[in-house]
Amino acid sequence: MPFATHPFRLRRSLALLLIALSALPIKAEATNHLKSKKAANVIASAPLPGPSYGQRLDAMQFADDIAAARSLDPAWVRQTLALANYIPAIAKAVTPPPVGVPKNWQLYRSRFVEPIRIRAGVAFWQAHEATLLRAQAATGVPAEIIAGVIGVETIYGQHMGNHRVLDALATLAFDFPTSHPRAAARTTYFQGELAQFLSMMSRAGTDPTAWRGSYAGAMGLPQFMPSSWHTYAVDFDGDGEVNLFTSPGDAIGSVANYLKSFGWQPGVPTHYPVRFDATRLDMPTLMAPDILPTFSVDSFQANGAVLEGAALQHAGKLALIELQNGDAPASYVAGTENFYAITRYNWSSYYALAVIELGQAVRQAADLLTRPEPEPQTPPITEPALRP
Ligand SMILES: [Ca+2]
Repeated sequence: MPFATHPFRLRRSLALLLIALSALPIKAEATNHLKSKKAANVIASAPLPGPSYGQRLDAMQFADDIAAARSLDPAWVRQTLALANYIPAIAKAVTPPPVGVPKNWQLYRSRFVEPIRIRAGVAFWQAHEATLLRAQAATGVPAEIIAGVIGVETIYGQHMGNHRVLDALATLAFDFPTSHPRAAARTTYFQGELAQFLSMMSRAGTDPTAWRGSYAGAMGLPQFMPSSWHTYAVDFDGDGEVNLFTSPGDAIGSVANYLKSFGWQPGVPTHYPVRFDATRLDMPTLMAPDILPTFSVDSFQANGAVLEGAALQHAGKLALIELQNGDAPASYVAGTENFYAITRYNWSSYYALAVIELGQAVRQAADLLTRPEPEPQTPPITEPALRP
């Protein structure tokens, strides 16, 4: 249940954890996962923040508007927003890469499905296997998908972000770069997230400046935005509060609940291999719906996307997922409704496949460690009659 009995009681342990965090901010937007570690370092070591939003008439008008809309104390909202600072590095971080630069799945994958993250994942799996399996039983979302999400988002809590959420959300709500092709929509989105964050802080009576997260304002092990926290976070460890920073159990349950809420179908694979029959291939038709599952198995194949094995029995819809590989030929898979559900967490097929493949790698490595030692090979007892 989102916001259980004691929502948002900021514990001292959380404050200590946040102080201890020197991690780089995790990138919440899929396209930004492609940015280099060097770029993330620049963000982490950003210069002193810019002006306070207390000086901005538009921010103060916003404060009055959301106070009225959400029945909050207008003086408190104004005072709180006046504590927010413009962070130039955050505005810069959401500026999209130049148009025409091809994406690169192999490069993207290598940043997430790699030994350090897999090792951290195995440790997480071993520490929380019972909780992962309980979440799987409760929601139908496989344990390895849950583990994959938390691993891609924060390396299992190692990189939860070190920006003040208040600064991040205010910067993106009031100064989203106008050069971005979807600047207006993103501004509306971040204003909604800022309003939700302020509502949460006001009702919980906690210090809004103490909350840390990614440069996009995503928080905790699963990097939930405020609206996701409000709607999908659950108290899965049963201590009476929801805490996605300090409770791996709550993070596990909340990721599973999120994916279930976005249509996860138990027992259905995330994707199938696909190849093409050039004699009837209609790529524009196959690509038109992008990642939205649209095609039945029959219509998929009629347009030249050939399936085999279990994929032929798939009862739902499929999407042709294209993953660019820089200048090399692209990779393709047939994505199911469950592949699409993962993209509701982060709107990127690259992100979804990285989650899937990291989770598989973690589970396989964890299974290898727990598999019982093979019995020592004892030489067969030779029949005396066969001895020379
Ligand atoms: Ca809890």
